Amino acid sequence: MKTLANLSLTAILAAGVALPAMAEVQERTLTLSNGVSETHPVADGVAAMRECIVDKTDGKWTLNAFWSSSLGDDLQATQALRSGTQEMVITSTSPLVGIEPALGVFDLPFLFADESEADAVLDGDFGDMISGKMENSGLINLAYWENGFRNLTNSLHPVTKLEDFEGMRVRVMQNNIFLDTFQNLGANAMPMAFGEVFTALETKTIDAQENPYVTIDTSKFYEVQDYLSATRHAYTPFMLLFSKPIWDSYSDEEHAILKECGAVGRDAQRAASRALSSKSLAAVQEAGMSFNEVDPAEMERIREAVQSVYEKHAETIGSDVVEAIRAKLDEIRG
Ligand code: TK8
Repeated sequence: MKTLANLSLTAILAAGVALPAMAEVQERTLTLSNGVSETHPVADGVAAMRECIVDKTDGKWTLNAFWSSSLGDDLQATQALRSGTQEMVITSTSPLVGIEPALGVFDLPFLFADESEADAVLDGDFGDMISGKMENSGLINLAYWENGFRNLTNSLHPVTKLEDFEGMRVRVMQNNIFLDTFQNLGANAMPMAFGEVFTALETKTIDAQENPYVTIDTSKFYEVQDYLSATRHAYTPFMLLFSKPIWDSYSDEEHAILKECGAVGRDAQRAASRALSSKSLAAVQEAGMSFNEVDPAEMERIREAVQSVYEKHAETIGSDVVEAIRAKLDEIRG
């Protein structure tokens, strides 16, 4: 009996040793969703990430991407990740503040001055600290991709001064900091999921929305909006999130592939986003939008009008988080 038991134990051990080696990279189909259209620079990032994944897995993985909120909006898709029914989402951080309040730090108005500051914060220790917090909520952040600097479009009049916001029905993301920012500007801020914005603009349920040039262009907002004003009032990132319950069932080698290819996608996506931005600005004007810069003195008044948002939301975001990003920005700015 004893010998038999020992024998089978040896057999199990042998199998146990052999199994992980064979199973390091399994056949898998990954579902990835996002809210933008297939013409948005996110698609360039997804294509680069897919090529990397196919290469690193010898074609064992298939990456299926779904566009234009077809698998649900940012928040719904993120909840599907948390419950382990979907692998990946590329989402704005802003609608996820109910899941992780610290993400609200990126919604603070006029936080970043330019893309290089955003990259340094997101790809450095501050970005890692925020990513670490996501794990408590069943989410792995593989990388920060670019949504970009946001600008206002509307159907009423050019926005050239603070008073032009008065009473304007502006769609904002489902996020209290954005809500508060636009209320401080005198607008009538209306939270709404991204997938509903085009129709709401078309039916005149709202007058205005704000997004980066590439999104205004690729979502065809120029068809339902007349004025575009360069407000650059916030830089919101995208996160490339992976389901933690699914992640936990993957091997270390598979984790490394996801991390590496998520960063490959990020680099391609940021490059595409930055290359398209000025082209998008020209394209929407060609399509009939009237564009204006805002006078620096008026921008200063707009900045002042929203400053109280920092203090008001510091506690919800986490005072330590707000202080940490301020310190990081001071360090970058020298
Ligand atoms: C797309 C959104 C979009 C965001 C918004 O799902 O909601 O306005 O800027 O890019 O994440």
